[in-house]
Amino acid sequence: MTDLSSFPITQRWPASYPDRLQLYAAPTPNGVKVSMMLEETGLPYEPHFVDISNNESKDPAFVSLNPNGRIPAIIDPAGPDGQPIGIWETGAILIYLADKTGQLISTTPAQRYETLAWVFFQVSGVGPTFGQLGFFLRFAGKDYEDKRPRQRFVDESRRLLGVLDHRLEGREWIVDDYSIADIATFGWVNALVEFYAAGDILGLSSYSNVQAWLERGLARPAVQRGLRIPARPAWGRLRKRNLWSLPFLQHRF
Ligand SMILES: N[C@@H](CCC(=O)N[C@@H](CS)C(=O)NCC(=O)O)C(=O)O
Repeated sequence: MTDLSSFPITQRWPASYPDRLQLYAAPTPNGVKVSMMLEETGLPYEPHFVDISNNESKDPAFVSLNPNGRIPAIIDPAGPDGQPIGIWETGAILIYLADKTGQLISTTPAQRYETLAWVFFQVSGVGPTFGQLGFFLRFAGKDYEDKRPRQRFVDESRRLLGVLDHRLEGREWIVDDYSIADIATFGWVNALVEFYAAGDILGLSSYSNVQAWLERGLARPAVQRGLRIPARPAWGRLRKRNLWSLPFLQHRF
């Protein structure tokens, strides 16, 4: 059995199956990238729910794995040279898992770098911009009198959707076959609708290629499962409350 005791996070979130890949996350737009990826690859893994509404990602045990104090992060007990490895930042995790399994990224160099470009487009542009948009539309930022910051993120979100829509013209997926570029981006585009109700303000229906792509993605069983992993404990109880009153939906994306 693999010994993960050199990772302090395993004291706080113990591994029942230390031979499996350990996922520390929550079902947020960044968290689900990794659970969707793991579900696609079929790698055995053990998910641990990290309650970001209670600042658990700032817990020293979590920060020992991810110095940035944000979910998700993983430990692969069977890393390079058979040694356990911890990885954080979704771009790095997706690339690692794609390389490890030989899935969801092309081995052809030109296509591989094209895929990486779209992954970086997501982590550097789409994620931060949509996250800020959510803050100004749904959370504390919606009460700000000065609407210029909000407009800035509306405009930039529209621009990014336009780039994606143009790319998807005549294509099923962002780069030829379904890849980590799609996985990286689904959770965030889905959040525009599901969490931020931003469809109208962004004119989402006019990005028809993005809409069709999102529907294709949501039809994948691995995406459907991944969107709910790690399960929130007591999710049944939470559903009975007004979702927007929950602290984890206030500003944490
Ligand atoms: N660039 C990071 C972003 C991770 C991130 O922002 N995660 C959010 C959840 S979607 C989080 O942990 N928020 C908790 C907090 O800000 O305290 C990545 O791609 O992994």
